This record gives sequence, C-alpha cells and structure tokens, in this order.
Amino acid sequence: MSRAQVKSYLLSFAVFTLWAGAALAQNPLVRDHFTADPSAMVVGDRVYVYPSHDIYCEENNGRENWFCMQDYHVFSSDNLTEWTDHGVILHQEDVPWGNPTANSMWAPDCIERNGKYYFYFPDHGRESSVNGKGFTIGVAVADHPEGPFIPESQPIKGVKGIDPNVFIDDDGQAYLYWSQEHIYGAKLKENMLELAGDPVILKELPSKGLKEGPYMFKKDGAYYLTYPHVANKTERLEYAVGKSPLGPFDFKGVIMDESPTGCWTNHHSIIQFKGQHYLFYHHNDYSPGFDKNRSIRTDSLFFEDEGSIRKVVPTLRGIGVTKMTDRIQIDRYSALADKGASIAFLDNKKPFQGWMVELENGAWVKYNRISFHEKIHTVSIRIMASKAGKLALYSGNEKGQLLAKVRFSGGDNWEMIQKVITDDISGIHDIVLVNEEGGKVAVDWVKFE
Ligand code: FUB
Repeated sequence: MSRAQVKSYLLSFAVFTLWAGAALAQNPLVRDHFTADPSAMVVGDRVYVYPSHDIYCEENNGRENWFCMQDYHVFSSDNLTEWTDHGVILHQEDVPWGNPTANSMWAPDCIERNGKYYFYFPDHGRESSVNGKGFTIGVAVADHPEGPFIPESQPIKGVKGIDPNVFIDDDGQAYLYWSQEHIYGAKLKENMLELAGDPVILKELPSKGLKEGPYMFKKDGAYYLTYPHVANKTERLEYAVGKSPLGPFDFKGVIMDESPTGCWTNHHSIIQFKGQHYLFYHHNDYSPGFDKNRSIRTDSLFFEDEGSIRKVVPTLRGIGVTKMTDRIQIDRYSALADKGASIAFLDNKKPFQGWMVELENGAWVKYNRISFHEKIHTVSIRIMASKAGKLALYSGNEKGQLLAKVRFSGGDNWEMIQKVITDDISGIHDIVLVNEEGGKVAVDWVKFE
C-alpha cells in the first residue's frame, strides 16, 4: 500500500461530526476552517460537498497574499442542517504527478459513475508529468463518496487549466469542463480518466472579463452552462443555455450579483435535493480583510416557469430548519431592521468564534424556520448590554404571537437570561427579537427548552 492509500484508509475511519448540538446550516456552512469553491453532489438521500480548503500562506510557505490550498475535505448531510466533516480526502503530498509544495489544490469536482466516485482536482504538475509544469487536472477514484480517494499516476493528458467540472448526459456520454482564460469542454472516455476528443473553447460566452469555474447541469432538456464572470470589477455568477453539452450557448443572465463587500471570487455549484434547487457558493465571511480566505455558503435557487433562473440574493440564514433546542445563531438573520441593527464578530481576533447581533433601542432581528418539536418551557438568550433593558420575543413577526418579555440588568459582561414561556407553540415558526427598552444590546444566541 502506498502512503496515500494508507492515509486514505485510516481517514476512512476518522469521521468527524461538526457542530453537534449547535444551531446549524446558516451561512457560512463550515465554522472551523476556511472553505471555498463548493462542488455539491447528491448521492441517494445525502448531499456531499467538496470544497477547496483555503489556508493562509506565510512567507517561505507558498505565495503570500495569494490562494493557498494543500488538501481537500468532504462534508455530507441528509437534512442540509447537520453536516459531517469526513476529514481530509486528498493532500498535495499524495499526488504522484503533482508538485507537493505548490499549495494549488484549487476548485475540485466529484461525480459518480457505475458505483465509483471520480474526484477531479487542479494541481501544479511536475516537469516530468504528462502535461509538464503548470496547472493541470487530475483524478482520484474511490468506492465511496467520502473516500478513500486514490489519485491516478498522471493527470488527464491534454488538459491545462483549473476549475474542473464533469457532467454525464442522459445518453451516458461524460464531458469535462475547465477554465484557462476561456472555458473549455471536451468529451471524456467511458473510463472517466481520459479525453475522448479535442477540447473546444465555449466561445459564445461574454468575451470581455475573466470567466472561470464552469458548472453544467441539464433541466427539462436544456443545458445550463453556469460560470463566474468579471463583467465589472469582481466575479458574479452568470449562465448561458444551449441545446447540446458543448454549445452553442445563449447568454441568459445573472444568477448572483457581485459581492457587495468586494470578495473578488465567487465559485458555485447547483443541485436539486428533495424537490428544491440549491446554489452553493462562497464568500469571505470569516476573513473580511483578505478575500482569499473564503467560506462556503448555500441558498435556495428557483426557476421561473419558462426555465430562467431567478437571481439568488445571498443570505446569512441559509437553508434548512433549526431545532428549537439548538443554539439559534440569530446573527445569521433572515431580516434585520433598517436602522439600529448590525452584525459584528464576537472577537475580531478570533473570527471562528462567530458573530453577534447588536440592537439599538427599537431595532429588531428576525430568524426563520425554527422547528418547535417539543413543548417549550423556557427561552434562554445570551446577551451583553451596558444598561438595564427589555427584549420582546415574538413568533411569526413583530405582530405575531408574543412569547416573552425578557428583562435584563446590564453590566458589560455576557450573561444568560432565562424566561419561562407559558404559551404553546408547535411546528415550524419564525422568531423576532425586538429591543424594547434600554440602550444597545448584543445578542449571541437564543435557545428554547
Ligand atoms: O479557489 C481558487 C480559485 O478561485 C478557483 O479555482 C476559482 O474558481 C476561484 O474561486
């Protein structure tokens, strides 16, 4: 067994469940390290997400202030709320043809064929490899979506570039897409490891501004080629539709606008799971000052009746239902008052500790889709306020059912306030928290018991 095989074999036993007991599935999805370029795949009743893994390259360890990635993890969930981190599935040191110190394990993709899982990833080749030095694309193969993945001895011959995406048409023909200045497409052989024809440039796409990160899917007989494109200053997600997998394509529109806070890249995938479409994408939530340390997110995506994609407005709330007994991270809000409400890190020096919502007197925050699956007895709210005051908690909306008025004394330290709730509430409901009296109050989370 090679080192890579031994490591992958051991890792197959080392499965970590993240955030057990915490409020989950808000954005970003992964809360303990940076993740980017999410490629989501449905296998039976689970969703698997293969992101790249951003780290920060220091001097003497890669290129400072640039993308820096050494390995990949895979995550999975059957309810889009609780995600399991299956650990590292591939490390740059395990790629036989790759430069083991290039830190270039950029955006990957994974697809199933005949019970095998093919993981496509970019890396810098060694001079001696079949495509020589520079970015090329390799494949690692597994019997299970969470690995162990065994990399092939050479990259895919004839492919230079990044951002692989693989699509299998209804007739069984597989296609590889990737980017290098342009977006390329080519047929793959049945073995999924070799090109079956010459690559073509998909040239009907906008000609000005970088295009990369292709992601192809088929819906109602139409081929949707989706991709990030710099139409203005930073990347936005666009799509074009064609009648065949290699085009020609007609530009149709924007799936997600440029980041309002300037994260230069975006990179996405689109799946349908249990009847709903989802867009997986990324943003630099945990690293607002450095946009090459990104975090994956997901939001629901909808089609209009005639097949066009409704623009997705990024949310912090994300998807899924949160259990009433979890810590409900209300700073991952669904709606926020226009005035007097803001979000801040709990500790600017430790971003992975998460955020809080700060509410001035009169301001409110709303959090959607909480499952009240048990009888409620109390609400607990973790708050910090300098002055005494009062919060009001409603279910539904501000004019909905009043669940509790919660008084606190203030004192500039985090405190847990608990209040008995006598009302009955069951099923899935939104909640709204309003600062009704006093000065500014910071709220970390809310929980029901
Ligand atoms: O993650 C590195 C690069 O940034 C990806 O390959 C691009 O698609 C962009 O997201």
